[in-house]
Amino acid sequence: MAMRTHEEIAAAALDQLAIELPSWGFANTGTRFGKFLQAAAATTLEEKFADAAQVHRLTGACPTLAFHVLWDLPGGVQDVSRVKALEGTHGVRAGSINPNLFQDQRYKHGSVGNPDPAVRAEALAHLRESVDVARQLGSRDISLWFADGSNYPGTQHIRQRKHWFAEALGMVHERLAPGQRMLVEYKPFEPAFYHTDIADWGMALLLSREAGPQAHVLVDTGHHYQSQNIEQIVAWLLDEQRLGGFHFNDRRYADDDLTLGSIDPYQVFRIFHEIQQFAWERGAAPDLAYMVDQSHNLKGKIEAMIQTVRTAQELWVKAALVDREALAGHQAACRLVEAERCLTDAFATDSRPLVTAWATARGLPADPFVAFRESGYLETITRERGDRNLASVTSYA
Ligand code: RM4
Ligand code: MN
Ligand code: MN
Repeated sequence: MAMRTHEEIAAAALDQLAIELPSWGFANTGTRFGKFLQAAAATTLEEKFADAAQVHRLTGACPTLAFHVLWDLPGGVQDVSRVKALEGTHGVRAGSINPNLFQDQRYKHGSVGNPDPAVRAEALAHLRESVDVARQLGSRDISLWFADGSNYPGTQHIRQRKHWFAEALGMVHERLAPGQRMLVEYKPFEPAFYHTDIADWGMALLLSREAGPQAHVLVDTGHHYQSQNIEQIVAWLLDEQRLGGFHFNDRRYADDDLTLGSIDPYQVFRIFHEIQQFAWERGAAPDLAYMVDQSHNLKGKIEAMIQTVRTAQELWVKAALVDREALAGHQAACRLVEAERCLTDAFATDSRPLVTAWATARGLPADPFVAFRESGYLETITRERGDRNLASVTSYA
């Protein structure tokens, strides 16, 4: 087979990478201590669609938008027609549907893990309605994150809650239509600081297996303890055929929700490498949902989103440049330095011109960040939304 050029490798890799944007990443969010409001932040669903459409227009990589039911479709299935109309107007489709089981007062001691059967039933009803919302929107994935846990030793029955979780997830799975998937996200701590019901990938995997074949694990890159080997988790989940997708963000300490690759780009590269290695060996890319889950309090929301998408593209291309044939040979012969250099050489390659070439060949701006700055969109929305934004704040967990 003829050697492919870097340009060809990059183009083939980028054509495969679609990244879903989170509606909540365009809204005003904050820290536990306060919110610094941005005049240009999106408040309405229409504004979130409009902002996501900008990112898609400039990067060519973001055809779908994820929703949090409570924040975006508070009327549940009643709001589906409104979303469909906006899809048509903005050329962005509905992506994953995120039930919200952490904000209501009744969830103080948990949702499907709550000792009160009435609260568990309400949580289950919301989960089922979220599946219906997804089905009516033609969304494949229901993305589940539970804040459930406890703050002090002895205050909750850990195994009992595990059983309640297994029961609820099984019932959600029953509601799925063929082709739909439920993604189970894990997180070690926050808001619960003693135990979290789905704290790590092993718990998420066990619950997914028990729920059924359409349940998969969602890896949020910010939901691990320090120095945990995330790419190994990814490799194992791929091998188990249970990796559903990602929430992209970066972190230095905990669930910091910083822009992707801002702290540790090599970590993201290593994850991408494992995925592409798997695809190379199988001759087909795994069916994964690549989603952004970030919260930008200080960076401009649309700019931060463009930054993350472009960083993902650059790191995805670097991973595609790993010489897999050579690497396989070095691994088999335990040529350690040569094997490692397959990764470091690819990582050190400047992939920015390759991404730029791909973009311009597809009629996209060479630099989406500069194009955004020049478009005047930010000035327009700042003018239009400024006054209202100072008065109303979108809530955030
Ligand atoms: C959580 C988790 C969820 C996200 C919420 C807002 O930490 O990452 O995916 O939907 O935050
Ligand atoms: Mn997440
Ligand atoms: Mn998170």
